[in-house]
Amino acid sequence: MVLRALLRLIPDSFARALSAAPRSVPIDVELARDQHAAYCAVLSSAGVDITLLPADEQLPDCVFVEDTAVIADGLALITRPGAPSRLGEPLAVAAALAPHLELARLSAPATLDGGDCLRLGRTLYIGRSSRTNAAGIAAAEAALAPRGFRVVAIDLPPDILHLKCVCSPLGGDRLLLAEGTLPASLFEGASPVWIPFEDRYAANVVAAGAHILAAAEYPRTLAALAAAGFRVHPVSTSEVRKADGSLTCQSLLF
Ligand code: CIR
Repeated sequence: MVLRALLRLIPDSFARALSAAPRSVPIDVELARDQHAAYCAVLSSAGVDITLLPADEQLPDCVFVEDTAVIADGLALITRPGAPSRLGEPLAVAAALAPHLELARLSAPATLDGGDCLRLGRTLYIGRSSRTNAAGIAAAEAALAPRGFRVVAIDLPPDILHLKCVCSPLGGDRLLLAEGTLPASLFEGASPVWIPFEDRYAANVVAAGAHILAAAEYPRTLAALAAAGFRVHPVSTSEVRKADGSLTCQSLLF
């Protein structure tokens, strides 16, 4: 059961956060902060103990803490994010996790974004992406194999930023997966909950026990999750989406 979450406040510089395509509509940073506060409130109401790191104006993408660490069985593997402008982000996250977890660190030339890592049971699926390279995957395997984890690499097509952009774990062997993106056969033994291809952005949800934070803008996905037995909390994602972000990327759960 998840007990704690680490999140980071949004700097004014979030207006200049990375995105693969030029933004047609600017980020409303105040609205982004309101949506982030709502996300924190839902986690709190689900009984999660939240640590909120201060924002860093030098790090426009620092709200996306998921990419800075992979946490499993008492270990936090501190990453080297694949985007050069994000390499400074893990420092404060590592310091905040150190009292709670054993730390291990990636070193160059390895790069790995936590958004590429999806855990189901004792298997960690890692997307080989524009952000996560073979050395990053090998380093994750070296850190986690001694703890009894199997690491399975999944090659991602260039239009998928991170593995969890199109699927996310729901707890146990359950996996939320968007049709027409990745084949379910990649995830051996998983029980998929399917959502339509048109809802693929909403395949990224945060599971905290029976509670699920899901993108508010996708009623079919919200209904599919409720039908699967979850307590669904819609959370607005309009502003993080303008920076290619979604829900899991805003927290580290442990
Ligand atoms: C980036 O391009 O790195 C950020 N603007 C978005 C990162 C989103 N992270 C995630 O989905 N795990």
